[in-house]
Amino acid sequence: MKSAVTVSLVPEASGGPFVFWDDLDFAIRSARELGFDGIEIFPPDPDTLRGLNVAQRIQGFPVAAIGTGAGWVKHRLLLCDPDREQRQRAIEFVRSMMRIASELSAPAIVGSMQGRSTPTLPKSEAKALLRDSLETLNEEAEKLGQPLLFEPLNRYETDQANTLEQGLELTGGLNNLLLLADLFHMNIEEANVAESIRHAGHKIGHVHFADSNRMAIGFGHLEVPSIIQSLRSIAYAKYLSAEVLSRPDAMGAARQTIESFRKFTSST
Ligand code: LER
Ligand code: MN
Repeated sequence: MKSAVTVSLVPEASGGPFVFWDDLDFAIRSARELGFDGIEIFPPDPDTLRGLNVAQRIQGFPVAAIGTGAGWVKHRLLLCDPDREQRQRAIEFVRSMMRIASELSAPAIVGSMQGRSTPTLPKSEAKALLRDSLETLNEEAEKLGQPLLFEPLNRYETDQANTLEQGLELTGGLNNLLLLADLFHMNIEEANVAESIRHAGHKIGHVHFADSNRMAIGFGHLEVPSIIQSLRSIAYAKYLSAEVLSRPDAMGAARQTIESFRKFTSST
């Protein structure tokens, strides 16, 4: 298993679960110095990401994943938008992110952009619209040869998919989609986190490594050893990426994460 840490380049996401903020070079340098295996980037939009010349800045340091949540947080785009043109814009936003991510050998993530039902959009319709968008993006992922990560979120953020099982159901038959297992959301929604991971098996393509209170692992009460054991049992070899609050501060959260990563992955 590999370690990663997050950096947000989206001021509108302020207060959100990201370790480093605003300064990509500082985040890369710190991640390297602390011994992380990669970095997960949350950019404001594809043009800004392209303009950052990440490949040049990163100098061979791996990009673990690229988040697309700014499509919702900043641009109000949703993959289940009942307005055809808005939904198309949402698809194009994710598609462009996927292309740039694939140039960096990284997958893109669909989390917040899955949207949810509203008083005027029934749950079944929201789900059908999302599924339709994901089918289009599945084709893009196939062309790029880089999976797209779909992330179930807790009930306060979505009613599309709250558990890994619901994620599997929603993405069924879309072979280029893998699931993102966010331990914070899972701690709220799953009956048994370790068992759900075992059940989803090889369909898990990324993990958000967060404790029960969305702080760095070790700062909350998540039962980590059984989760690591279950990841081992499915031969999970990808990232455990710290999508956690920057508390007590960025370096404090990053240090706690890498120490926990080493402790739990070497001893369990
Ligand atoms: C995104 O990765 C996520 O976990 C959501 O809760 C949005 O913050
Ligand atoms: Mn997450």
